[in-house]
Amino acid sequence: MSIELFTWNTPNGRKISVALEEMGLPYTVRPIDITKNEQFGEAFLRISPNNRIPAIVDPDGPGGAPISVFESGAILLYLGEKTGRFLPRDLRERVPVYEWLMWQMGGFGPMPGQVHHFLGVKDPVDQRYGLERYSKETHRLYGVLDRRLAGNEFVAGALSVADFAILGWAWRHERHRVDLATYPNVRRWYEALMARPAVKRGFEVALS
Ligand SMILES: N[C@@H](CCC(=O)N[C@@H](CS)C(=O)NCC(=O)O)C(=O)O
Repeated sequence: MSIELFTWNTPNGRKISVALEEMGLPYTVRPIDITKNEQFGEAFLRISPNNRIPAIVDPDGPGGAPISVFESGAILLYLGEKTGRFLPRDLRERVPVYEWLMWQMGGFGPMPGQVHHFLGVKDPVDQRYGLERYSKETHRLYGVLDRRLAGNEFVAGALSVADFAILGWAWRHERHRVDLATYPNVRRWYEALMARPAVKRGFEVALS
């Protein structure tokens, strides 16, 4: 039975469509139009109490019973556990996946997300402080990623759910005004991932 993916066409939504495609799991997209506040609907809040996409319902959860999961990082870990793919079994190999996944969830998402927000502020006086602060932090994070990828093909050993999480946000680099030419290792990683057929499907599937 197919996993239901409650989502919208955003970086956090794309992480999960990419992971599902890479894992070869069948899924059905259930669009939640966040421009129309559908994320506040009662039925959606039952599976995603933070009123944010993405969330999934897996009819074939642990013990064969359905399970819902919200928060994209938790969904990625769940899917990795479920399939045994893109999440190493060995704890020593798994730790870097945890590290880079949490790095994305805590910074490489919230910070460029604030850049997107402040770019939309019309009054330049209101805009200036926030835009400067979050752009600077976003560039710092791209620098961290670039250094990590200098000696590594992927962020955490073999290709993992951490790469999918980061890719969802790197996909929006133009929107948060980052030129990948400044970060050649990120660019190499980004282009290699975007060339993968399953990643392409994950970015092309209609989510809205
Ligand atoms: N930490 C959450 C963040 C999810 C999130 O911010 N989702 C946005 C779209 S990318 C959303 O649903 N926004 C609706 C709102 O702000 O009400 C996750 O990674 O799942």
